[in-house]
Amino acid sequence: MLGVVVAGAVAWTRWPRGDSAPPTAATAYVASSTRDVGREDAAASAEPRAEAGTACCTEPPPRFGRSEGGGPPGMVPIPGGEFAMGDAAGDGMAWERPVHTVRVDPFFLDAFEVTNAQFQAFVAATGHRTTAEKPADLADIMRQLPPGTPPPSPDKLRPSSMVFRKTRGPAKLDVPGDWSQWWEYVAGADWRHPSGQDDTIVGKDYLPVVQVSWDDAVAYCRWAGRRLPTEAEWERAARGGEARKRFTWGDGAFDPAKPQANIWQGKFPYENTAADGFEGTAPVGRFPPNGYGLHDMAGNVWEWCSDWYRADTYAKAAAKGVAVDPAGPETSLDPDEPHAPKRVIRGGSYLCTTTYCASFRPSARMKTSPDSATNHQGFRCAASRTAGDASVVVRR
Ligand SMILES: [Ca+2]
Ligand SMILES: [Cu+2]
Repeated sequence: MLGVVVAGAVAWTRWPRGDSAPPTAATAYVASSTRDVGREDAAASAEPRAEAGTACCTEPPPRFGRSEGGGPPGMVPIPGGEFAMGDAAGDGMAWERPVHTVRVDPFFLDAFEVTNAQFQAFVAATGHRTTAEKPADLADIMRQLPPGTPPPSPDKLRPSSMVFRKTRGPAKLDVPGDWSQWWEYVAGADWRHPSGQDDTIVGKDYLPVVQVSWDDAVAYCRWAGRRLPTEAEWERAARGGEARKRFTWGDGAFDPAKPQANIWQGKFPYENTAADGFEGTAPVGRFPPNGYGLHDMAGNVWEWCSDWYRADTYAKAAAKGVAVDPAGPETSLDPDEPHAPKRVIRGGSYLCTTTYCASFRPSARMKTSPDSATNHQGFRCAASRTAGDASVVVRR
């Protein structure tokens, strides 16, 4: 991933440099037009392994859509209070530190990632057209690229989105910005066709929706009378009441024999043994809930938060003492790609391994531009305990 690479300055300890997370759409327009690095074809990549049979994706998981703790349907109450936000283990990325004290009000959070069927209902009701389904705007793209970058060829402006492809063999994981080895910009990839034109979501109601931009996620949550969680709320919720733990399930290592989450087993990005049962997305709720009853806060798909991304958000928050319901910085700055404003994404995906990226840790934070969509990125919604979320204005 281009956006994640930092020249020097980062004290890497346990997790290697780099990430399976995607580039922004704007960088994709340029880079994907120039590369042929030998990816596997669409059929071999990123398909849920258990898709045959109705048990996979047409039956809801237990608790799906239930009201809990007096909340709206499908949501669980997250207690307010103070918590230590950030990488207490000291083995994450530099921008996950310093650990600082954050206080949040109680709120509700979707117990599950938003599913294909839920997003379908939203589209049917509103006629919403997702970012990936629209032609790209050349001016928008050029604004997000360093001055002097040559414009992409016109065919790159067709509705397209980013799709993960396994490489045929080992990739150079230590080459900064070389995400294009495993990300391909595919015409016709969108939420109904997650890995490209020939893909389908028919019969996959309970897979998490993917190929949704930040704008699409915000529109869905508004329609549902909800909103995106802030980054602080997301981490508070992901920790499930366990203070300063390395994972959403505590400090124990990931166990492929008793998998705690849908991540990648094997050698990224070319060998996925799918020991956890899923090569691509898993139906929501297939893995044990965390302490608050939330499923898939680790792995499966990345989840959008409402905040703008800055690498120095935590340093600034820590300097102020206790941060109360922080909503993120006023503007975004990613030192790696200063021209591209970015939103925070959380939770990691089925592409995260324990040896590369490891972004399924609750302190892990990544970033991508709000117009970017990929086949490993989705979202879930939050709601305040006080009414009126439908009119909550997300800072833009
Ligand atoms: Ca997996
Ligand atoms: Cu990852």
